[in-house]
Amino acid sequence: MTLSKHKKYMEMAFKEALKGTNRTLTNPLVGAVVVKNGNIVGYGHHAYFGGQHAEEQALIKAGKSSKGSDLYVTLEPCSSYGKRPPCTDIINKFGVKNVYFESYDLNIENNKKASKYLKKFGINSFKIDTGLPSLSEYNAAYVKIVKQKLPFIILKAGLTLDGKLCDKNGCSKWITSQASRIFSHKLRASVNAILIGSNTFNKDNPKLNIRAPIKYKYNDPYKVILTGSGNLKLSNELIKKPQKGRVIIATTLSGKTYLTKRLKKVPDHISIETFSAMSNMKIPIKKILIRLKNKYNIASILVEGGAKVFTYFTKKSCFDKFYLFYSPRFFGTGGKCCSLFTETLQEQAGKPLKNRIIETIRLSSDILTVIENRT
Ligand code: AOF
Ligand code: ZN
Repeated sequence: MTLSKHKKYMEMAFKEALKGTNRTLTNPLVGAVVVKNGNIVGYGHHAYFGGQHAEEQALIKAGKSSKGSDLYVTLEPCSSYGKRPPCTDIINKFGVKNVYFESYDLNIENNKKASKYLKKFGINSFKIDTGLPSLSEYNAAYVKIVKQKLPFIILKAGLTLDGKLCDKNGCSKWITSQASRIFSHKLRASVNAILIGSNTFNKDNPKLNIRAPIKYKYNDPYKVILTGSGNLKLSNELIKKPQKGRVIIATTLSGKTYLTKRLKKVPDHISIETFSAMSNMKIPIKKILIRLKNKYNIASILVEGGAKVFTYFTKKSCFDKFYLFYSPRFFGTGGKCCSLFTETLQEQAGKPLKNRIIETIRLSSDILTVIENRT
């Protein structure tokens, strides 16, 4: 079969894979297509964490037609028992003849093992390269979790061309265009959690919900609020109203005491996570990220500010991508006008770049610049 035919089927499998966006983590996005005599007889994707694997779903759809078929999978099939039985066994049960997969799995339980198992069953398998985006692009959060055991972090800010987050009155709303805001809501729907600092929480009373049409089913992200002191406005929406997507308040022991004393009863939709504070009342960010991953299975986080939080994450080099939505406005300085960062950062003119621009997109009157952290 020619590469272009493989490419056609693998691209379909890839489209299937993307349907699981935000719901599969900490497992990968995977898509599969079953082909028999040149016809697509089954297709499937990994739809949610713990659910059927893409291969199983596609083969069940194909039913008896799977016998003697070609199976296209974006990822090497698993061959070990996890929450699901090994796909290599399922592929055998359905009588598949050839398996084509695009990427090796990084999970050591399965890495480069499928072919050995499939061969035992008399099934041919081929790792092919049809030019799909690499695993680290479309499964970036999965790759980070497997390799570093930490969530994938996206910072996101809407700002002026002179790098200001709010105007002289301290207002940070309505800086960017409607098109940028829709884009941001799509970003929200693609992650497991949205994180903000207490200043943003107190000042903006944000909803942190998704107010844009999203094509795929998604899980409402957790809403994480960082507050060392526990000094949060209790009349704000995220505390007052039950939310789609749980609210997690990450604080110190004294912050929790202060909060609970004022709250009397912690509302059911809120979890309070405590951490020992550093001398400046800050909480070590890595500890928070590890807790969020281990306890809540959070594998991707969108950090929406404000300036102190951006400074903290950037200083610690604790981000993978930075989405900067620039509106062609200038706020200058003075009043309550604030910059993207609150402190001097380490970067200096003339030194090697730490970040790389990986995308620029025109969004109505704005420009979105996506930065990748290379440190
Ligand atoms: C998925 N979906 O479609 C494929 C996966 O605990 P389990 O049984 O769900 O297994 C998770 C592992 O299975 C995952 O880390 C990856 O290595 C492999 N393949 N996983 O969630 C799929 N094909
Ligand atoms: Zn599997």
